[in-house]
Amino acid sequence: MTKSNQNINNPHLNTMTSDFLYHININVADTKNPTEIIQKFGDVKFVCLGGTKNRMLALAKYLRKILQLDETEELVDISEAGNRYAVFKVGPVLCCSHGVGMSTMSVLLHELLKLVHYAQCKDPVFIRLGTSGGVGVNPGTVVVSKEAYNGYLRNEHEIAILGKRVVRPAIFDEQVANDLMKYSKYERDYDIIWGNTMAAECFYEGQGRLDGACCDYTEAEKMEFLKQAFEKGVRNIEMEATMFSALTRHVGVKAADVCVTLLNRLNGDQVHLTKEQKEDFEQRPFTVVGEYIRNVLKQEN
Ligand code: R2B
Ligand code: URA
Repeated sequence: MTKSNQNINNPHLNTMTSDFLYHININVADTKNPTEIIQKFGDVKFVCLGGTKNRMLALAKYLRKILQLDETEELVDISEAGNRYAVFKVGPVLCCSHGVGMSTMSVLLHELLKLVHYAQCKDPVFIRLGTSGGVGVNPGTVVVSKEAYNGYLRNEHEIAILGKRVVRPAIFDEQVANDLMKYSKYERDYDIIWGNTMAAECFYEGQGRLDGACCDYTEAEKMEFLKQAFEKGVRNIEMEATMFSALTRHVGVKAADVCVTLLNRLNGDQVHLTKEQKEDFEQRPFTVVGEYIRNVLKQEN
């Protein structure tokens, strides 16, 4: 029997005998007795999320190596037939691609939260490993998010539900963020900081860029906005943090956001990185999160 209310907050699910997780193409044939799902996914402790399939495949390979798991087996995309998102499983970790922005990520997140619920995973931790624009920090800095701010610079996530404005707090789990910082004390040539993260609905106007297809504000207005964000503790801007923190918190699941900054938005808007720099930058959240997972698992064993 599935335990009610674990990793989930929906009484209607109790009335469903089966549940097809359509976008990740996983069928929970018998929700009251999901033995197959428990067998396949019951050991999952960490759900890692990132924008693209290739990055999540690279993460899966990296984690397999540092966690000393079997590296001979081919990594298969469990959700390939869903044709939307990629999901790889390496030991107790799922590595999933979420696309760009809150609406795409929220579809995946609802289905993954239901998956860990049906699989009876014990206290799973969800972590996004992403890219972002820095605010007043050097490019290449890794930001572990404390609180998320929306495009109005409010520390909340707003969503229209049944024609009504529903507002939820957008705060990441403090303990997980603390542990991520604690285990990041290895030798490195870049900064890892704890900061707030703004999540915009749009890469261009929503992030105050001057280089979109349209722009109805001045450079001075843009700089004033970024200054206000900085004063609220915002150190990076991306496109998922408010929805991600609010939804996970609403269902009682711990979550963290670990993003590398590709540029300092106080100095410009265009992302100019060589392929090598981009690869180096994208590896940084892998290392931070990898060390965290390795240490948490070591302590459990
Ligand atoms: C960061 O990078 C992507 C946009 O380029 C988006 O997913 C995000 O949050
Ligand atoms: N991703 C974003 O959302 N913004 C940036 O500036 C860089 C990456």
